[in-house]
Amino acid sequence: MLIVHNPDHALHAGRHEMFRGRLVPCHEVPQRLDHVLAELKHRGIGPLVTPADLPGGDDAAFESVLQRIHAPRYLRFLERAWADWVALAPANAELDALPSVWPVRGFRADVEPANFAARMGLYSFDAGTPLTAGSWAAARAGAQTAVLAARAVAAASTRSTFALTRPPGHHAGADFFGGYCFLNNAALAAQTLRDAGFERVAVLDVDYHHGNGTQSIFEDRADVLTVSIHGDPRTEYPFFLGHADERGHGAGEGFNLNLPLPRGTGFERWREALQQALAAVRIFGAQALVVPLGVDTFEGDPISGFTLKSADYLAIGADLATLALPTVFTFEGGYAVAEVGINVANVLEGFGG
Ligand code: OKP
Ligand code: ZN
Repeated sequence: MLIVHNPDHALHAGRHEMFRGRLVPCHEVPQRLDHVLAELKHRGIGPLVTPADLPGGDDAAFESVLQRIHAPRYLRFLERAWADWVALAPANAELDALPSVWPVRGFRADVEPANFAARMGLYSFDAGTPLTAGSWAAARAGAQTAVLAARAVAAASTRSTFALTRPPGHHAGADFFGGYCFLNNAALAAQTLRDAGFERVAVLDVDYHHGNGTQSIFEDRADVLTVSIHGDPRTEYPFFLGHADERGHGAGEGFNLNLPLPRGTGFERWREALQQALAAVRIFGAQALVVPLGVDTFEGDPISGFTLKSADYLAIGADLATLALPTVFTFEGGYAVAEVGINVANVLEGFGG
């Protein structure tokens, strides 16, 4: 399996996230990716390349897919956000920027405020996603890894690829960050596959948390099926989306499937949901697949509530391979830092080529 990894990922290294009235150390740390890369090397899974090793990357087609998946004004904001933050006070250079005010129901989103804190709130949905000096550079290079991974699959130079990047992407919407995510790598990969001629693309999100960003990006479209297996949003993050009755809107009605499971769910029940998800992908007639791959379903994950064991990830990979589709994996969650590498490598090994 071709692995495209983001060598600039560590440019995004948040200090703190807001949790229960305190700023606590970030769970989404650079070491997560380092462990995955080390484990892949150790097992000889590869080839391992970076965007610089592949043609394209920063070309007009990349810019085009970025501008179609994300709102241009959101991209402009992200690109300049760190400079704006430091311009408020030179001492800000030593701090992460976090939002603290949000336009909820009845407020206006059409007028972009001049105030920096207000713009942070307009373009985000939580206070757990610090914006740092290198966030934009890391996220943008990550988006390139996802697009190039999808292009490699479309060119049939490989049946499957893994876009190994962080920050993750599946919580990021067209015009908002949150859930440690800034740019939606899985959505960018799916759109790249569509642009390459695959008429129906399925996204099957196996991260512990609902893929709210991906769902919202594609909810009115019939050409991209979004499926997510996740902790029930009644009790689990991101709380405000991910219920079973969300089926898509307009032309997209019937092209979103949510499979929420209660906290405490083990592999047997989780695997039944996976079979249901795979059946939906088959009925849809997908020609290509994107798998936002989070391994925070692991029993040892510090912020999640399922009880999957390391060996279960081999079975997940094998089950996904039964679809026999060109497949792009994107790296999402998983915070039991030492085991993240083993669990991700198990999925890829179980999947095979
Ligand atoms: C991102 B991904 C934990 C609070 C939860 C947000 C979780 C984001 C998960 N103290 N904070 O889907 O793994
Ligand atoms: Zn997650």
